[in-house]
Amino acid sequence: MGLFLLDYGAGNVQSLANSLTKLGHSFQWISSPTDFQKATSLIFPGVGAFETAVENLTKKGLLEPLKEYVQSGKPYFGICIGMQILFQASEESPNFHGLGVVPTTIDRFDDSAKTVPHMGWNSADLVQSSDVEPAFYYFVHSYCAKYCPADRPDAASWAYTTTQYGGEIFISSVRRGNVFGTQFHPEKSGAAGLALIDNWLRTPEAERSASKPESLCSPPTLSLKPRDNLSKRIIACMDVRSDDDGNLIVTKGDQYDVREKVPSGHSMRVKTGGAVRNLGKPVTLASKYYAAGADEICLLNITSFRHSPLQDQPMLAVVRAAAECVFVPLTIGGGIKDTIDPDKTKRSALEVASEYFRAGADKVSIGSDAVYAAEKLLGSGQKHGDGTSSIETIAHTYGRQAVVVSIDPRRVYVDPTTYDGPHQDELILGSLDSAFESDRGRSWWYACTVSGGRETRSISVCQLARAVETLGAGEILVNSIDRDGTGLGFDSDLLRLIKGCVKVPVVASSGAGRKEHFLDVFEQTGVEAALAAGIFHRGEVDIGEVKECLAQHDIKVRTHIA
Ligand code: 1PR
Repeated sequence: MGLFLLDYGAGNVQSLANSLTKLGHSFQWISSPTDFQKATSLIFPGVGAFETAVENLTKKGLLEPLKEYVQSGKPYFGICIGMQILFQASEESPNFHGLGVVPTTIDRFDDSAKTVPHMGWNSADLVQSSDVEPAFYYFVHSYCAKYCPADRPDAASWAYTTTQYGGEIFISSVRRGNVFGTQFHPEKSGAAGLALIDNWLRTPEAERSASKPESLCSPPTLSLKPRDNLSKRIIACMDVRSDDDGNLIVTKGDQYDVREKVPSGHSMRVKTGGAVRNLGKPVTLASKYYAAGADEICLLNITSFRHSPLQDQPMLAVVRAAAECVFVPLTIGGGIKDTIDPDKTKRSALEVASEYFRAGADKVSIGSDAVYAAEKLLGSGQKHGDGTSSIETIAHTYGRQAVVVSIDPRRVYVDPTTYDGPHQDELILGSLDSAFESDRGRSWWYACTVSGGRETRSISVCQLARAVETLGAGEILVNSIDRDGTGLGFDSDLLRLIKGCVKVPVVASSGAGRKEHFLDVFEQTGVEAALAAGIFHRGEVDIGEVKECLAQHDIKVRTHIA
């Protein structure tokens, strides 16, 4: 008897498990249909695609018992897909039915004028008491239950909170009788999310069970204050690799060169080739940045191109340990590709990603493999992929919001008067009075690279961005080899270019040297998030200072972190 968690084998359920452990709640997993009878509280942390959830639950014989459990009146808490499954169906997977408890459908966000998925921290406004200061939670979804009290009053009467995103108001949580469901991820929403889970669990089970009909929700208030509070995200990134003694450390490069500079012979010149720069331990830093208010944490295994068998993958242990102390989204990159273990076992990119999700990652970031997949798509002349790439297989199983593509572009300088190559429409003409010496009067396009910048390909950043969006990437992380570690500021030309060709969220990376650089990048490019490494590792700027600077300039940020 007690609290049970439902896991249908796809998605990051580890985050919720870690949150419960941190809060001191013990739990068991539903492993067979009969476990539902033992449960006196049930949490279903559904991550991924609606279809995958329904299909897997059906295959495991858990869908009907889940429905019976919800109807039995015992306390139920569904998160994300765990909330959506309460509805009749989803536009995401028209051939699959939900439990039909809430009488309406889940529909796609209108992406004609906004980025989809809706990804990041937004507020959940209580329907019944709009004067309560709303809390910020982490959302990541492309489909939602639209809040339409006039057209769908029955469904609207389930709304406990609503959230606005780009002109659309949707139901961000439902509550009635024994049923509670959140579209957002409380297990990834820092202290506010942990408090919400804890409050639900500490409320006596009798109070969370189905109550009498007269105590169900009253009709919703129609006077909603329209406010879209989606915040710009600040991401702390750790480039992880082994030092020369084999210890996993956080390092930081200058234009991707992570070795200390050493004197060159008898001259005063320096060259690289010293020890790998050591800026700290990955889990210690991750935990520090979480406490400092980072909206997301990113861990990149930067030498995965060499050899990255899944067996004995040390990054898995790092992810597990980081996920135990970080309750905001965790992205893991490096080595997400088909691999072969030392015992010759083949591991698909999907299997590799699954291991990271099980360890506690919320998103995986794909670098080199995304370039190869985009090249294949472009070479095929087809409009869609063949379903076999890492992006497609992982997005199909875990949802596209779990797939980040990390681009490592490098500028290729050309003479615009003679350049007749294929990337004319992406040429940037640097102005003569640019603040950057490297830009003055020069022209360039951005080429993609693989293997951590070691190999430059002929595919451009826009070709890559469009192709990976088609294949199913949910977010694009845009590094810049030219700006990495320079502290000169983000490459706004590059970011504007990519923002202009995709609908998915774009994360700016590389070059942050001052807090004002974050302001510049948000104001000049419209990116959804900005990532930095060096300035945070060296303690030059604190995440709180960055957010304060942004807030002073009316850029929405999540400031209440405790
Ligand atoms: O190709 O799928 O195995 O992924 C490899 C991943 O490792 C890619 O995401 C790639 O960007 C990353 N990577 C590979 N080599 C390096 C390197 O530095 N030698 N790091 C590397 C990429 C870029 C950012 C960095 C920002 C911010 N580093 O992660 O943190 O540039 O730095 P700054 O704020 O100090 O300027 P695959």
